[in-house]
Amino acid sequence: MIDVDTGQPIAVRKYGAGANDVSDMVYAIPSAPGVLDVDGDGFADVIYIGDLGGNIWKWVVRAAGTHAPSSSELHQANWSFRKFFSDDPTRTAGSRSRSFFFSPAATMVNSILHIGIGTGERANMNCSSTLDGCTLANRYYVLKDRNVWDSGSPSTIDGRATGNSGDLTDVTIYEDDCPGVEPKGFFFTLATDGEKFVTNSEVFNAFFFSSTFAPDISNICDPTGSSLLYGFLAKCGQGFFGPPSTASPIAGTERTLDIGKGVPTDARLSIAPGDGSNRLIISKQDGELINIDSGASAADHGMMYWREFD
Ligand SMILES: [Ca+2]
Repeated sequence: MIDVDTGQPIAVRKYGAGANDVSDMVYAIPSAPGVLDVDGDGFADVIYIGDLGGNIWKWVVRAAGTHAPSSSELHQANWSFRKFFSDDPTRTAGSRSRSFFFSPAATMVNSILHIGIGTGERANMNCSSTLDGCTLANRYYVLKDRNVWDSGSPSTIDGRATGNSGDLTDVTIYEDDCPGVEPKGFFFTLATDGEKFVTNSEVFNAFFFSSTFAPDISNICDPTGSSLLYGFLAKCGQGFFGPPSTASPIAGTERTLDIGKGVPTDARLSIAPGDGSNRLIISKQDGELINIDSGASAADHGMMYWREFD
């Protein structure tokens, strides 16, 4: 964290073996951080950022820090910093899979902070099980943080499924419904070999939106690929698209919308009063613009989107 007036560091957390270094922060961190003002007072409170090893780090910066810290005070002792999430705590350190290349999106549902983030080797779009060893299917994770200020001794969320020693519910099959017991946190797994999340996430009206790219390397001299836009309920992963679900009418029956060939950009929201005037806009590699109705806002969905606090 840098002082904008002086350019001097205010706070630093780094890998190393010294005092106040972080010994297990061994992966590169290419994304921008997700910086949240959770209590809405205009000041940042908590920061989440993913790394290339499937970990998410959390920094609670709400308490008063040390003013003009010396080099030995730069870790800012009042600001809790820890590994918040690991997609698989049993994986050998140094091996790489389910990388986070984008910052997380966040929303409040029923007063619980929901954090959404997808995985994928963005730096190697053609990576798949037959090229460059991307054998592990990518996922989208929704993590519910019930202890935003990290009181007590919080543990790292284990990203494996509850049936596999982890903490999360696998909702992959719950495309048109929510599980009977609302998940404490969940993931769904991508179906296509080499498919990866390649955009930031947008969040609106308690739905997350993000897009994937799946390579077609059948002609390796001229690789192509196609894109899917994913939209789903923050609380359980039920799909946004298709007709309203008969099992769970709060959302639809499909999690994906085919947006054709090429690599998509980040989805952009355009919000206006009236039915049908909230639009989600995505531009494609070939210049085509995708423009879809992102749904009317509904009070029972909770917070519309994070920037309404501004
Ligand atoms: Ca705040």
